[in-house]
Amino acid sequence: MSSRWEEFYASLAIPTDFEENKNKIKDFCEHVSSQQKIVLVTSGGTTVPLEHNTVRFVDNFSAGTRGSASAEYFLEKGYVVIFVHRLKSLEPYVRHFMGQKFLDMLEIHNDEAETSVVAACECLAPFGARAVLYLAAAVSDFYIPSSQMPTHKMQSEAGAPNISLQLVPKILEPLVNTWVPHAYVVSFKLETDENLLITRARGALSKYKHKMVIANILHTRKYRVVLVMATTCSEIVLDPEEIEAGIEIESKIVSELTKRHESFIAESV
Ligand code: 9Z3
Repeated sequence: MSSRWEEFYASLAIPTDFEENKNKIKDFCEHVSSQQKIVLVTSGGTTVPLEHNTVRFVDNFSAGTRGSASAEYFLEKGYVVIFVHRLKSLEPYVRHFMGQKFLDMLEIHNDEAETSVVAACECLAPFGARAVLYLAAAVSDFYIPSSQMPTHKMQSEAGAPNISLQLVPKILEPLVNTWVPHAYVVSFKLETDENLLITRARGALSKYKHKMVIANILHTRKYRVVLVMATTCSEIVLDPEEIEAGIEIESKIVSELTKRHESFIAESV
């Protein structure tokens, strides 16, 4: 019996550049020594089209700051970084030099960020415990199945549209259990209600059994996160002096995470 995510992917057309992108990521990974630590960072928002010829879409707020800043700190720690983001969200280093696009020469352009994750996972599996997946992108929970989406722009003359969104199956399930079972997988949990934050993060951890959920609240995400693990929970908070000094919370997150990843590698040998 096929699971929800298998049915979901089977219902999607394979992006025309999927094979090309997969091969580029494969070529890149073949040049990385198996002793290297490597991280896949997903970053930025996701859009959900409302029409096949898309005029309108459902979007979310994420600017890609978390992912792009974290990618920089992973590089500083000596990691090889694969950075998956949607077009027009922040890229590593660009925020220091607004208006420039340094990665244009290097990047693989693809609107289908989730399919890039699938391709990249295949290439990361051989790195085993040395691979980290750092899933900071704000992934849409809802979508309109292709078969239910109008081809053309919705017309106001037809009255108020009745839009029925379906749940997207969580990519975390196959990712943790099937695609990269030995990797150090870190997901993010975003909430707006503090009362739900830790419960929801714990829920994700016990459901998918990965290594860490980084929980954050929309309005305080730049100053406070909680690292939720199987048996422990630790908070990272920037104090006013650190904020004033321009210290970014991502530097502390990556520093803490890479220490824990080091221990994980040691335990895995
Ligand atoms: C996050 O919680 C990220 O920290 C932010 C970063 C999106 C808040 P910005 O890009 O914001 O710096 O503006 N990401 C949420 C990841 C997510 O959607 N997680 C899914 C969920 O919560 C599970 S994979 O269900």
